[in-house]
Amino acid sequence: MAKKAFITGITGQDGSYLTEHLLDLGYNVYGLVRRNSVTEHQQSRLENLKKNVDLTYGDMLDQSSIDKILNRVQPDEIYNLAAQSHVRISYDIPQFTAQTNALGVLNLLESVKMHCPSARIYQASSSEMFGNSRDSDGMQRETTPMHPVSPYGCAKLFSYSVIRNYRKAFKLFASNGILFNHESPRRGSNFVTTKIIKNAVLISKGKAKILELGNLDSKRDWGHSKDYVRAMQLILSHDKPDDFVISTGQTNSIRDLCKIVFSKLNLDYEDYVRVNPKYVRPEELSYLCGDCTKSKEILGWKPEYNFEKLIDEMLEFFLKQY
Ligand code: NAP
Ligand code: G4F
Repeated sequence: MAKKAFITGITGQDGSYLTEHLLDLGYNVYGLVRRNSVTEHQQSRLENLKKNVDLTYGDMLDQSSIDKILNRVQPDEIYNLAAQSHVRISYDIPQFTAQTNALGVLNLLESVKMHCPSARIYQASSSEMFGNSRDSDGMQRETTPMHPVSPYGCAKLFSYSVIRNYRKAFKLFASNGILFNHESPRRGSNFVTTKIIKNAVLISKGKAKILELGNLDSKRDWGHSKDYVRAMQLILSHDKPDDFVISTGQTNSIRDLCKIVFSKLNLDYEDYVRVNPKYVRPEELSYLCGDCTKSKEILGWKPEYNFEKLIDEMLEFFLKQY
């Protein structure tokens, strides 16, 4: 019989790629969708998939909606991707961020305990939980201490911890994927990769003049969402619940990204990029570089995309669009 997967955050970047991946593997896919006044726009990433998935209105902040769905669907696997996922915006809406990203996960766990205790749960944990902590070799791994530096990171640390707590206390099959930054043509336009690539293309076409950014010196370990959703399914297919880092092990600065993208368009980024303090964060996470040895050895996962291939795919997408 086909496995049933329930995805929260199904309308997001990862939700849409994960849906495609699970449908390809023969799963029946169910999703939770928030009410939005412009339905068509909100579900645009699912446009070609909608006919194959069962979507239900709900919200991580509305326990009754989660209860009803889990009781009806009785999923084998639950992927909790729903979150207010923008780090800087978590300073603007810290309480909503904490409620959704932290308490929402507790709501989900309580519902699972009540309605489908044998379901396997994947929690979308984040490298933002490490804050500015790293090991002596400069990398972050499963054992690296976590000292988050944003309301987003603090809320994600709560959910990471409560997943581990319920795994032990109530024997739930609950796992954390500690994912480093991952991007794609479906990435929201206010994350730095899309912002740079989209605006560089607009500048190259004479449709924009400058690009305003925040901190150019922070470094990120960027992978592709398609690779990372494969890891999510492998994490829940493992024989026991556990926590896994998913990363590329390659790190680059925002400045590097600007340099590469603009030069691919035969432009010099220094002529167009300006720093606007509006985009600088109250506290910055300055360096991420993940060691995913555990995932490679235990799950047999490895990324197919590198930094260059990721940039090329995103550039090609925006060049076609404009
Ligand atoms: P995304 O594109 O921003 O998608 C977030 C999803 O969560 C959207 O479907 C959004 O619905 C939904 N959502 C937000 N608040 C909700 C609420 N209160 N109730 C129900 N749904 C809600 O994020 P993503 O890049 O796909 O990331 C997926 C998950 O992985 C997130 O939890 C994120 O924090 C985590 N993560 C991401 C990365 C990364 O680099 N992408 C790295 C580590 C961890 P709407 O469409 O209605 O807004
Ligand atoms: O693209 P970003 O907004 O991603 P950030 O903050 O690293 O968070 C993403 O990755 C996390 C995993 O590590 C996820 F958990 C989280 O959900 C999200 O997907 O910013 C990347 C870097 C930061 O250092 C930021 O200060 O880019 C810098 N930056 C510089 N100028 C900018 C800008 N970021 C944004 N969004 N916009 C700018 O104008």
